[in-house]
Amino acid sequence: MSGPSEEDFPVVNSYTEWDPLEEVIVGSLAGGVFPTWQESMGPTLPHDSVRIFKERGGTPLPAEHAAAAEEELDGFAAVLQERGITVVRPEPVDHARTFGTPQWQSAGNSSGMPRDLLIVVGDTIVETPMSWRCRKHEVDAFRGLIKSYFRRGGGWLAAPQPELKDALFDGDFDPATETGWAITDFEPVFDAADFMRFGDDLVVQRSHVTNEFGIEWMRRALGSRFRVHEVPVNDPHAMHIDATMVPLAPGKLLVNPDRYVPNPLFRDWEILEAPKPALGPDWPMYFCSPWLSMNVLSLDEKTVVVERQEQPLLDALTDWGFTCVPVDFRHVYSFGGSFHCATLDVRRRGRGGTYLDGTV
Ligand code: DAV
Repeated sequence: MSGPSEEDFPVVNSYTEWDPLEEVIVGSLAGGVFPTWQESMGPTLPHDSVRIFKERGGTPLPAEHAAAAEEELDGFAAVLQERGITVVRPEPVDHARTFGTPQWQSAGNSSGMPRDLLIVVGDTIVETPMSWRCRKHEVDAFRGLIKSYFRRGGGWLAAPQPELKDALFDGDFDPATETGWAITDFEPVFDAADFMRFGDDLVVQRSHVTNEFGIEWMRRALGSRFRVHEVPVNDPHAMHIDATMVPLAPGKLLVNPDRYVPNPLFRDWEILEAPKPALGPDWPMYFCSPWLSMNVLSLDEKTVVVERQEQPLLDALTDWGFTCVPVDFRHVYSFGGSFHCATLDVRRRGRGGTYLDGTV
C-alpha cells in the first residue's frame, strides 16, 4: 500500500475542488419533474424554458432523454468506482408530489444536482436555503446519507429554513431591461453551487439564487477559520459559479472567457480560458447554457473528468498538463449540470490551507 489510508481522514473531509477524491455522492434524475414556475427563475433560464416550465411544471422529465441521462450518471459512477472512489447515490424520491407553506404550493425538481444544495466545508456538510420553491425538499433524498455521515462523526449544519414568501422576490424585475437580481434580501438564501472552495478560502458570487444575507449567514456560520470572498463576475444570468471559474489544482484556474473578471485573489494563478463549448445549439438545454462544458470534476490535481464530446476542452486541458478522463454526459447536461453539478465530494484527502493571494 502506498499513501495514507481512508482512516487518516474524517468521514466528511473536503476543503478544495482538487484534492484526491475518495468518496462522492452522484445524483440521480429518477423521479425528476420540470420545476414549478416562479418569476425569479426567468433571468437564469434558456429562453424556451420559461414557456416549458410554465406549461409542464411538476410533470415528468421527457422519459427517453431522462433515461439516457440516468444511464450516463450510472456510467460515470462506474468509472469513478473503477478508480477506487466510493460512490453513493440518493434515495429514490417522487418529485411530482406537491408540498407547500401557508403562502405557496409547489411540486419538486430532481435529485440530479447535489452540488446545488449541499456543500462540504472541511469536516461539515452544509444544507443550503434554496430560493426556488420547488427545491425546498430536495435535500430529503440525501438525508439518509447525511444522517449516516453524522453518525460516523461527520459535521452537519443546516441554514435557517427560508419562508420563500413573495417578499423574497422582486416581482417587477425584468431581466430584459434591468440589471440586478430577481431576489431581495428579505431572508438568507443561497445555492451551494455559487461557492467554490480553495482550502481555508471560499469564493462566492451574488446571483439570482444567492443574496447578500445568505452570503453573510454562510460567512458567520463557517467561523473564523474560513474566509468568504464575494467576487464580481460578468454574468447577468448568474446562477452557480461552476461554469464561470473552476480551480483544477493549486495555482490553476479554468475560467469562462465571457464571465470571468480578473481578480487580485488569483494574481499568482495561471488562468486558462475555456474554449467555446462543442455542443450545438439544437441540443435541448432546459436549465443551463452549453458552458457546462467547463463544469468538470477533478479526481486529483492532475486528473479531470471531461465530457467525451468536448474535444477543444479535452485538448486544452491535456496541453495544460492534465490527464483527462472522457465520459459521456450530454443527456445529463439537458437537466441542469455536468460532472461538478451532479456530484458532491464528501471526502478528499487534504487538510485545507491558504492558496489565494492577498488572503493572509
Ligand atoms: O448556465 O452556464 C451552469 C451552472 C449549473 N450549475 C450556466 C450555469
